[in-house]
Amino acid sequence: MGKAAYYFVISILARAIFCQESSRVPPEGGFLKREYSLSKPYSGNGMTIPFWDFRDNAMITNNFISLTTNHQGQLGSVWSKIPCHLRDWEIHMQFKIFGGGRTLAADGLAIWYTYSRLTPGPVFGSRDEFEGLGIFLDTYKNGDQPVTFPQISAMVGNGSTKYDHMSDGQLNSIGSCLGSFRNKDYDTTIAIRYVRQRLTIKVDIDGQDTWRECIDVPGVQLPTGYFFGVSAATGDLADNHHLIGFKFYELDITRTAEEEAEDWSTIKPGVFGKPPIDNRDDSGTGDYRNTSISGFKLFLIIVCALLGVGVCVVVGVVVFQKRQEQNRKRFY
Ligand code: MAN
Ligand code: CA
Repeated sequence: MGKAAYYFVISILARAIFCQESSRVPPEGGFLKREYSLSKPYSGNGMTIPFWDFRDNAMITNNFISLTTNHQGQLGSVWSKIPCHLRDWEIHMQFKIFGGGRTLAADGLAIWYTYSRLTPGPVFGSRDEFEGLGIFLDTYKNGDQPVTFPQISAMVGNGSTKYDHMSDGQLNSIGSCLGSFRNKDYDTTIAIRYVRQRLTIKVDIDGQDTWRECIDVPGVQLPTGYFFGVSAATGDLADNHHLIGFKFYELDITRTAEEEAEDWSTIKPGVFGKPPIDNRDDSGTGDYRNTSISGFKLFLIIVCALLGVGVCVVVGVVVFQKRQEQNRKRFY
């Protein structure tokens, strides 16, 4: 069987066994909100996008929004115009990051949910000391970690903490994972889910149409009323950063009347409870630790599960027969 066919069969099996959601379908209970979404065609006239602003090197075309081209020293961003007053949501963002450099490319793309908007700066083209959430698709390792980039990481800023560009956000990261998403000829998508203050980031970057988990952090405090944005930058090294689609889903979450009445517009952004969860495999393979199940691992799990069931059945039968025998002996 060819490698592609093998992966296809494994991915269908995995989806059936683990009840995995396809990355192409909307999240369960999700309502697409036009005012926070971006999809083709982005604009009627090429000059404006309904509900969104863009600036610097960002450019709209029929099939993508280019945040930077493969040139040095660029930055570009798009920002939603309307603040978001919804408490639970999920975003599916399709992107394409590519360029001539096989591994030497920079700097990456950031997805924002922040108090301020449209302010260019040094963090993937956007301002530092941001207030809110930043998710970074970092293609260039500025630090000296013993791993192979690209890296996906997240940070919650309080308005005064700086993003440490020279160590790729390690100091204030609330979670990260490695995954190769550059130069793919299939769709690459990231899902950002925020429900009951739990932030879950998943990616579909292997062309298998399934999500795999990257970051999962509870206790993430984000107020309502912030703006969504996507920005990208190049430095001495460059890359094309294309935004293809940004689908925003409002999630229908049941709450008590009390919870419903809480004012979420005034809370300060921060993270409580758990220490950062690190999904990185520091052996330098650029792969995930634990969170992804490779085809071979999945095969082993299925074999082990079947063996386990078999052993239980055999032990059960033996024990049953022994008991029957003892009962019979007691009679005679
Ligand atoms: C330069 C600087 C860095 C950037 C790299 C890669 O060294 O602009 O900030 O990360 O180029 O582009
Ligand atoms: Ca970096």
